[in-house]
Amino acid sequence: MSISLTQGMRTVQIDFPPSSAIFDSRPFPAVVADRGPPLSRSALRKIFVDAKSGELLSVHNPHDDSLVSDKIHAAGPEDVDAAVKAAHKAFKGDWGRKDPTDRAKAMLKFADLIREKAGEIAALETKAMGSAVATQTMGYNVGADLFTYYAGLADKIHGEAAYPSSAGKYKIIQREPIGVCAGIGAWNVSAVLFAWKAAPALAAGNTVIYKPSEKAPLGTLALGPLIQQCFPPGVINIVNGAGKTGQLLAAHMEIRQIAFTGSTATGRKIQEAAAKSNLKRVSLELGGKSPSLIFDDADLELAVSKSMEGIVANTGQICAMASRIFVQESIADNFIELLKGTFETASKGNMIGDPSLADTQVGPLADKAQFKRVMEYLEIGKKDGQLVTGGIQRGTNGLFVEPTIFKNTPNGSRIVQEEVFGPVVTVQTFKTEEEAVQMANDTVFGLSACIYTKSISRALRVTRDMEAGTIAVNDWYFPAPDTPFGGVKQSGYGREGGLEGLNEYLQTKTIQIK
Ligand code: TXE
Repeated sequence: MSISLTQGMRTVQIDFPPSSAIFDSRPFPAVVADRGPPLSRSALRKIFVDAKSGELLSVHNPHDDSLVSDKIHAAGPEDVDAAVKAAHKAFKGDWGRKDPTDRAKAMLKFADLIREKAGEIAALETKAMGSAVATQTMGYNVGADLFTYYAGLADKIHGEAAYPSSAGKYKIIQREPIGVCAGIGAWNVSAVLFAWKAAPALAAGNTVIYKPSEKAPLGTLALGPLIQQCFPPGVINIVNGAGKTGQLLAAHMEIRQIAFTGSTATGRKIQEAAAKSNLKRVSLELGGKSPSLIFDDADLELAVSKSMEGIVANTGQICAMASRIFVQESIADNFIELLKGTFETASKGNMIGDPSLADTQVGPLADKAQFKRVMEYLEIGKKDGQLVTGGIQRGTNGLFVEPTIFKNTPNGSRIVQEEVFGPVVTVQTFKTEEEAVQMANDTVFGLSACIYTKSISRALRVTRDMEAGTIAVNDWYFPAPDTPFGGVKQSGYGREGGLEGLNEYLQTKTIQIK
């Protein structure tokens, strides 16, 4: 399914089951039409359009396996070409040459509209991929904050000038937009992944084509009417589809930049497609296996509660989750006992359950494939290590997994080395600071790390030696709009958020005047 906001180009329509509580039987999302400024059917038709590919995808609710929709259109080559044409026209026309203050105004209006509708749109994410509605509402609010943050930078993109020089030339260094930029997102926090890419791209004066994950396309699609209220046609184009559609974007000759969040395997394919096509710029955020180092001088209660938060939030489906804990030997038994207690208390309470309820914090896993994957890792953990708690499906309805702790897992085990993307953590012990750092760095990933200690000098020493793009001291890492987020090693490259995030969408031009 695709949405285009361009007059000349239409791609897809949404078709939801008539039984849906949110949508009526018309082929368009009534919720947006009913609650937003009144949009006629013909106005909606200008936003949601059929895919020429004729290909349809399905989404099931992982809480009860009910069908959410089996008529989600997937964009094919013709649809992607049309989106690129629309984005190119907008770049060369109105948007690309707009006064930066006007770009900022459009982005600020969009941010406000997202905030207004955050809960409503979040409910669509919950239906599609089971994440708690409270988590996804926060995601849409963070998405809105990213648009606000980057709107503030739109009119602060400055260059440099140099004169006189030895050659007697006046020199100007300009920073300019790149052109049509594409984004491909995963399903875990759709709003943040979309905003991390679209907001800096737009602030810099580029136009955007974005593909949400086929597992959670509905929330991003529901932004369509809001986009139409804020931006000229073609500035933001949403194309829907699975890997095939993503590959079309990665290989497209007219797309100048692509930003991706997803698995390492797919990141490689995107880089390869970019290299084989037009050498478009690539930035990759490929998840991780982030370590948490807990030293014997740490505030143990804090380390336990933050570790728990970082492992179960969004059902463990967060790229920066601290899924490998290393705890100093002298406090290990005590720490593991406390963590086990916290996990079991959470499991017995109301924290985990129906993700559509406002109080629920942890829902089911995203879909059957993710559930199967996590269950396989649980078996690996039981074989290679020692189960402390969890390790099984939770109940018999819905794709729930009990929050799980393994201990005594060898560093070479797949449960320690590979991203599980579920509420599962391994705990290993260390004797010295050097050993802790060495074990923590023994991974192909390097997205994030956490350090728990009361010693500021140890915190500084260890952060210097950690191979990670982001580090939290006495907390688990949660990205903020105003700071760069991204990884080292096979967690990818490029940064999203902060000033560095804006730089991804600018290119430099040097002008010499004699
Ligand atoms: O990811 P994929 P999946 C990890 C996590 C998870 C695993 C698989 O471990 O269990 O990846 O998740 C699009 N060219 N992460 O299958 O396949 C696809 O349509 C272009 C970590 O969802 O990487 C979707 O939009 N695009 C991660 C997006 O890529 C392609 C978050 C992600 O899909 C494509 C999510 C192709 N050839 C999963 N194939 C993180 N960084 O946090 C697929 N896509």
